[in-house]
Amino acid sequence: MNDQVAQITRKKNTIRIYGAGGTGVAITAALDQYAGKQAPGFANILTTFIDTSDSDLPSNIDPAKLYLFPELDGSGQERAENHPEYQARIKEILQKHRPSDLNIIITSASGGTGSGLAPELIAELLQKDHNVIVVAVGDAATRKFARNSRATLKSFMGNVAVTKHSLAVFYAENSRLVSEAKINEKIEQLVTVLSILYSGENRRMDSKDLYKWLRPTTVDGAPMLTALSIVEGSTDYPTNIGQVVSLATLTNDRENAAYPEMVDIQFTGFPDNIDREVSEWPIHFVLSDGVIAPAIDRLTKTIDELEENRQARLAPAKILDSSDVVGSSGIVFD
Ligand SMILES: Nc1nc2c(ncn2[C@@H]2O[C@H](COP(=O)(O)OP(=O)(O)OP(=O)(O)O)[C@@H](O)[C@H]2O)c(=O)[nH]1
Ligand SMILES: [Mg+2]
Repeated sequence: MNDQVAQITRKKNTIRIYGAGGTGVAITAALDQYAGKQAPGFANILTTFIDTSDSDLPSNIDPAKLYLFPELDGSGQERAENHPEYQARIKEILQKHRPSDLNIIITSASGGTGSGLAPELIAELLQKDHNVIVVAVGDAATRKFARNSRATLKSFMGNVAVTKHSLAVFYAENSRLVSEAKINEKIEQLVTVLSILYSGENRRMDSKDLYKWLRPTTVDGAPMLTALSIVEGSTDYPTNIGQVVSLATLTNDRENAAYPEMVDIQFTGFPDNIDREVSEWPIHFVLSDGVIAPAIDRLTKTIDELEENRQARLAPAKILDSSDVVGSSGIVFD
């Protein structure tokens, strides 16, 4: 009897990472080292690289992991540029790179390709009721980046409205205070802890629990766009994320795993099979409702400020004046 119990092994889950556009590809390339490793306590990782141009692709990408749009060469920061092409190819992409137990889409929100493609990919996955988390990196360094970032965040709400499925977004923003490298590192750590959460190997947490965790609704039962925050250790709780609507916690038996707020949906699991230290326990996976709308407001403020600056800029000093005689080629004689 005891022997039989000891032989129970839980089924290991698989996570598919779709890295779309330059940022998505760069971060997915860093995560590719974990692909196919079958590490105890972690989900299997599968990686897919999607882009319209080969300019950001690392030279050593396995062609089996790549979806490069035929006949396109970048989007030049225009989200609408290749949109019909994305719509036409989504089913093909997902047939070649099949969804898994959890699907993580990584993209910039500010560029043209990844942020134009991601909403199409998300809609298709949500319509089939797959588990989806989107990781989006915004940027407000230029008016174009800020406008793209704002439209991308709005598209995620559009995905929820159209598919009537809840969606969780991990949103980070490049800035003078937080470098691209720091943000990439943070996202790599995020995927690492998500791969523990979705390993399928946590005691007292099964796939039904995670299915529910990822699909919180409003009190009226409407689907929600929520933001994912990770809280590691039990000291530093975020205060500016709005109301917590769904919580999953991983902990070991020795650490107190209480979260300081009452939450309607809460699941706790015990990852007792991990062979390396990855984090402080507990790890709280927090879905809340107060991150995306304020981020959109901040982007709007930046866009308005940058527009004002542009209008206020002095007209450049004149080079030609009315006394100059300009020949047919444009030539000017003294
Ligand atoms: N955090 C982070 N940001 C990046 C990285 N590479 C580019 N960015 C930022 O992402 C934005 C540009 O988006 P990309 O992801 O390169 O755009 P894309 O999806 O390839 O779309 P295109 O406009 O067609 O090239 C800018 O705001 C860059 O500062 C990266 O590796 N990490
Ligand atoms: Mg690009």
